[in-house]
Amino acid sequence: MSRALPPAGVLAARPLPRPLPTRRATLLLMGAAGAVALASARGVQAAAEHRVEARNIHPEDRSRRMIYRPEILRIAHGDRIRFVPVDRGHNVESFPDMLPEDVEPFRAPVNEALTVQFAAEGTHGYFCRPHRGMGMMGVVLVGDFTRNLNAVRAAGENLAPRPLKRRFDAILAEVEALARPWHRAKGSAEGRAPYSTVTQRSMKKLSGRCTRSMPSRAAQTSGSV
Ligand SMILES: [Cu+2]
Repeated sequence: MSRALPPAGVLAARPLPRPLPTRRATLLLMGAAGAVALASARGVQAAAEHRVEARNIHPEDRSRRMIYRPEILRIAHGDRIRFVPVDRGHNVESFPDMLPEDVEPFRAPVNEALTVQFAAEGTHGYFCRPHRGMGMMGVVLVGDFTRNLNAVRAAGENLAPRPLKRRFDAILAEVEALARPWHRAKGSAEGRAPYSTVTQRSMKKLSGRCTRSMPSRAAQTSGSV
């Protein structure tokens, strides 16, 4: 497993945990995994460009309508994403309260592609204006995406209408599952405290069932977004 141990400089730069064993999570991670592996091999953060498609129908699961693909995309700090409306009638714009602190919101006109560079670590939520009511949304996880997870969860609590809330809850459950390895990595050979002590404490709570309020410093600092 010597390949799993990047040079010290990369450890300091908050390495991503190993991919999750679940099939869907692994699929979601595939896009970013190559870039991350490459960056680790070089010992630098090489920026990569990824692609998120806005579609009327999921090509592998035709029961799913009005979706971004992938819905959850994990990337390295500094990477770019090209949001592409494959079908007509879609756009992409950030949820104003689902961004890390001090991050500029982004928005594309309907039927126009947009490239966004993600310079801030954290969870970034976005949606399609015309299909918001059908739950068309997604998230981008950048580096240590747990940083503003409390704020994102809080922002999602009052989402409406119901299809949007349902989609958000499903996405959040997957994001929280992805966050668990951060906690498990603590104290292991390759996981040298990838996030602050405060966040680690809140991640312990995350590992249990979903809690509604998470009073931690992380929540307070990111709650003002
Ligand atoms: Cu749409």
